[in-house]
Amino acid sequence: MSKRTNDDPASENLTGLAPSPADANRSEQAAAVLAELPGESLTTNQGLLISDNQNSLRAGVRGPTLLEDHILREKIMHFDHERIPERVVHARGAGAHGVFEVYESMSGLTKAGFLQDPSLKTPVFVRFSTVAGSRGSMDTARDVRGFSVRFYTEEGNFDLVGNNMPVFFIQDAIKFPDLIHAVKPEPHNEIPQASSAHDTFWDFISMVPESSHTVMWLMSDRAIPRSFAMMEGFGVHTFRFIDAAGSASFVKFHWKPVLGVHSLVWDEAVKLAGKDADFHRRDLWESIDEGRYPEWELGVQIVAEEDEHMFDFDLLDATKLIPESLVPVQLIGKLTLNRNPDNYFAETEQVAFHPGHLVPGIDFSNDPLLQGRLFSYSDTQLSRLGSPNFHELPINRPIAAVANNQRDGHMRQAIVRGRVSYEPNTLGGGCPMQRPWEQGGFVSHAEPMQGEKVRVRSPSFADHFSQPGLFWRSQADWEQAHIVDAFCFELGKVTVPAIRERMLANLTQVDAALAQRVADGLGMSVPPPPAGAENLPHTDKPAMDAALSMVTTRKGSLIGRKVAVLVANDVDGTPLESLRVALTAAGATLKVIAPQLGEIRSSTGNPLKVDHSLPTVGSVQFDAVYVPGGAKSVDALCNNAHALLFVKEAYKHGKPIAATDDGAMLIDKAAHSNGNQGGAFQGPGVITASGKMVNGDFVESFLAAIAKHRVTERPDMAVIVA
Ligand code: HDD
Repeated sequence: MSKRTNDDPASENLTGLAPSPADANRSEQAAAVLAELPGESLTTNQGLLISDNQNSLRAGVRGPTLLEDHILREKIMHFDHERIPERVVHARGAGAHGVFEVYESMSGLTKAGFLQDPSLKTPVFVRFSTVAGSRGSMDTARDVRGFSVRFYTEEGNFDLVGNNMPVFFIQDAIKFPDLIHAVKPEPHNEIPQASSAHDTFWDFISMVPESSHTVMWLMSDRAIPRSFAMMEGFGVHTFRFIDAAGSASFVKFHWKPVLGVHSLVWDEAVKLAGKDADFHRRDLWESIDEGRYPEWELGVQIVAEEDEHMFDFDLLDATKLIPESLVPVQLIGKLTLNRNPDNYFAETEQVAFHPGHLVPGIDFSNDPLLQGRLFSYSDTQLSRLGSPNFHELPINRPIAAVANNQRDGHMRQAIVRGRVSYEPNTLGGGCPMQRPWEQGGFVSHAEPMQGEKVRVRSPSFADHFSQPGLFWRSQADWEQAHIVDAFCFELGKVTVPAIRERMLANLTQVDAALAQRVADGLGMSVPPPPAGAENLPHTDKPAMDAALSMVTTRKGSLIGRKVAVLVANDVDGTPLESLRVALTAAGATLKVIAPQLGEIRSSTGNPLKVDHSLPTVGSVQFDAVYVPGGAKSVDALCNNAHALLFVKEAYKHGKPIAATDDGAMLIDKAAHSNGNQGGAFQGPGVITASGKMVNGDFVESFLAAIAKHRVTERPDMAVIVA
């Protein structure tokens, strides 16, 4: 690779670093580094070949270990320092590489290079995360999900560091440490892990009514996604697009999942925490590994600068969204995740996102939450990654050339030649030179500014309850029921009655029926509204917004869906194989689950490979269940508590359940094992066929039910004991 010298002011890359391996088509150098590690021979970090990695050096075979053992000391020293501080928030995450392609040139709105040419594939790295839990916490905690996207553009890295909810808890960054201290485990006993269901969180929230909107999202099933590939993403803040002529418009960014927005139910989330704490991370990894690449469309809501004040809320207020019924989302491109990281630590852990990583054509608004973030992100990397040179880590390197006079610091990688490290200079030919806007330089939008230096919240930020009300009214009955249940669970864990009371008082301002239902669940009466509430601005318009409900989401795809088939020896293998063909063709996977691992006898004559044994999995890890016939097989399952529980839980969670021939007996037995509730499992999504073989109608009905995600209403599903 050519390196720049003082004699060569026009050469490209001052840093001497290899290009980032983030490029989907790896550079030769990065590939070489990967190939070297691990190599054929075992060495120390200095390249010394090691002859014995089993025994330390000692004085006599039973004698003391010698301080001289430099090989032992290097190995243990490195191990002792393997951990770095986890992120102060968003510690638990999973990442993947991919590409972004714009559908058509956006030059009318922005000069951002990666949004001009539909034939351009911009490499990306994405990290999904939960906020409150530690690195080892469970994936399915009730929490906001981080949705960070890095675009490695030819004009530098652009990071869209968003969440899966379009609004945030607070309006001003100065409150962020308070919010996070409140939600994290309580400092005296470090309890609870990865949960907002405790006193300090709700104490804070009950005193900060601006959090009401995000709290409604947090109590909804959006906080327990089915998978990363089935959740939306949002830039949250209002940003600006700037075109080549320097004209600005406001923009909100959205990520719309191609598979639609689908969630778990709370009972599943709780059980998954034990059955598979890596549920989301595993799903992402397997989807990419098996070629079912997760996809999202990038959407934008555009508001002309002159329309800034046309709404009942302030565009600069991160606790507000722009209802899609007021400003539709235009879909402008597609993100595809198509490569798993090679190394979790080097990539997913060391990636350092920053909302201030911008490219020309995209700029900030004056949202005070966004402005405060701009300090926090690079600052946190100094303690997390240990050096201002974190941009030199392979995952953080831009594909654009880096050339400046910043030098030295811990762990500097680049070897920059020459004696010039200042500007202006003549000795380096004046390089590196500034570039004006017309030549691709970043120029901040020249927004006219006037005002006094004050610590004041704008009165236009004062309406805290209209949009939470809009969210509530826009939910289907079952979504509202889940929100009520979530409030009852979370506030039910609060030990101080006054906190519960303050929260209920706030909820009266969101919706009277919501407050009453939560009060009923808590065994309390509804308190009077909070003091001064009548003076807050409020609107009931729009009455509702369809995009806020998951009912209207995209449905119909089976990609990524997992179907469990419950079997034992002497199962009817033929219908199972026909179903496998249909499901696989539709992008779903089928897993054979039996009382034990290994192989079982099947009527086809071929042994059937078992994917999981019943004690090691639960229906919560699957989207649907199928029980083939075969008298002995069904009899064995009817006498297996795991199999009965599997079917009961699937019914309780609204999942499609199918059976052929005497497989239906397991469904009946599961229903009857529900004790005094008695009745049969029936209603939508319970599909049985009397014949031994699966016919077209059966397969079609089963696949259609899976594509709908789950049924929300079934007779008696709420009283299933499972
Ligand atoms: Fe933040 C990480 C998203 C407000 C301070 N934030 C972090 C991550 C996401 C967000 C997705 C994880 C990045 C990764 O995967 O590495 N944060 C948001 C959103 C916010 C927001 C959508 C509001 C709209 N954050 C926010 C504020 C502050 C921070 C107001 C501080 C003033 N956030 C941080 C941080 C983190 C972080 C402490 C921890 C690790 C990191 O930055 O790199 O600096």
